[in-house]
Amino acid sequence: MSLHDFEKSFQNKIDNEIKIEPKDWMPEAYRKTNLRQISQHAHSEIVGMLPEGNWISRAPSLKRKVILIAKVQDEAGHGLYLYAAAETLGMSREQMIDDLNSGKAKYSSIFNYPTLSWADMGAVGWLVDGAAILNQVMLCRTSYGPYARAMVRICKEESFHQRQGFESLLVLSKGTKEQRDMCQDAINRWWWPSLMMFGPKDSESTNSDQSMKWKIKRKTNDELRQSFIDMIAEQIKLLGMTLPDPNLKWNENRKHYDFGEINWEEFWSVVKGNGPCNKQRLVARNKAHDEGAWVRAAAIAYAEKRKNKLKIKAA
Ligand code: BYC
Repeated sequence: MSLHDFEKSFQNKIDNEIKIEPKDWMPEAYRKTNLRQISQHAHSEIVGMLPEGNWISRAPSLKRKVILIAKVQDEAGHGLYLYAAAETLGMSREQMIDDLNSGKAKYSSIFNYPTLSWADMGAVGWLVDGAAILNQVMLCRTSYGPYARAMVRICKEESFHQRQGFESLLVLSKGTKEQRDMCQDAINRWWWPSLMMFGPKDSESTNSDQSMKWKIKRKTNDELRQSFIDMIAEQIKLLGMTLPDPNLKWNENRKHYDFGEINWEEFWSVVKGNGPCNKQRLVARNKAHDEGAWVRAAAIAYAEKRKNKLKIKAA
C-alpha cells in the first residue's frame, strides 16, 4: 500500500467511528498531537494536586479533610492513567516527567493561580472540575482508543468532584457574612481563569481544525466555553452569588448567555510561565521528584529481585 492508501484507510476508520489503537498505522502528526495533548493533560492532573494539597492540613472538619484527600488522590490516579495512555504513543514516562520538571512541557494554565482561602476548594471543585468535565466528557469519544478509555474512568470521578465543590460552596453561601464573602471572593477570582481553561478563541487555536478532522476533539474551544458559561450562569442562582462579569446576559436570539471579553494577554502570560504560581509549581514538582528517588530505586530493586526469583523457579 502507498502512503496515500494508508492515510485514506486511516481517515476512513475515523469517519466510521472505529477507534485507533496503538499498533495501528497512524500519521506521524496524529501521533504527535495525541502525545502532546495527553501528556499535557497528565501533567495538569499532577500539577493540579498542588493547589488543593495546600489545604489538606487546614480543612475545617474531619469530613472535609477526608473528602479533599480522596479528591487529590483521584487526581494522582488520573495522571497515571493518562501517562500510561501517552506511553502507548512511544514516549517514556521518564521523558514526559523530565519535560514537565524542566518547564518544557505545558500543563493547564489554571493551576498557576493560588488557593488563598478555604472557599477556593469549593470554587476549584465547582468551576475548575466543572470546566474540566465538560471537556473530558467530549474526550470519552476521542478517536484514540487508550485516551478515550482513560477518560471514561476519569469522568466518573470528576463528576463527583464537581458536585462536592458545589455542595461545599452551598454550605458557605448559607453561612455567616464572613463565609458568604469568602465564597463570593473565591468565585470572583476563579471565574475568568476557569474560562481560559478551554484554550484560546477558535480563531487563535492552532490545533483545533486538524484535531476536529481527526476527531481527537469533537467540540471547539469556544463551543465548550459557551456550554460551561450557560451551565454556571444558571447554577450560580442556587448559590445566591454573582459572577464577576457585568456583560453576562441571556441572549434570547442565540439561546446562550453573552459574556464579556476574556483577558487573553493574561492567559498567554500564564501559559508562557509568568503566572502567579508557575515557578512555585515547578519547584514543588522538582522537589517531590528528587525526594522520591529512593522510592523509584526501591521499586526497581524489588522488581529485579522478583524477576530473578521467577527465573530460578522456572529453571
Ligand atoms: N493552559 O490550539 P489550541 C483537571 C495551549 S486537569 C495551557 O486550542 P488544543 C483537574 C495549547 O496546548 C484537566 N496551555 O490547543 C486536575 C497549544 O499550545 P501547544 C486538564 C493551553 O490542544 C486537578 C496552544 O495553547 N484538561 O481536570 O487543540 C484538579 C493553542 O491552543 C491552554 C486537559 O488537559 C490552557 N488552558 O486545545 C482539578 C484536557 N489552552 O501545545 C481539575 C485535554 C490551550 O500547541 N486538553 N493551551 O504548544 C484539551 O482538550 C486541549 O488540549 C485544550 C486545548 C482544549 C486544552
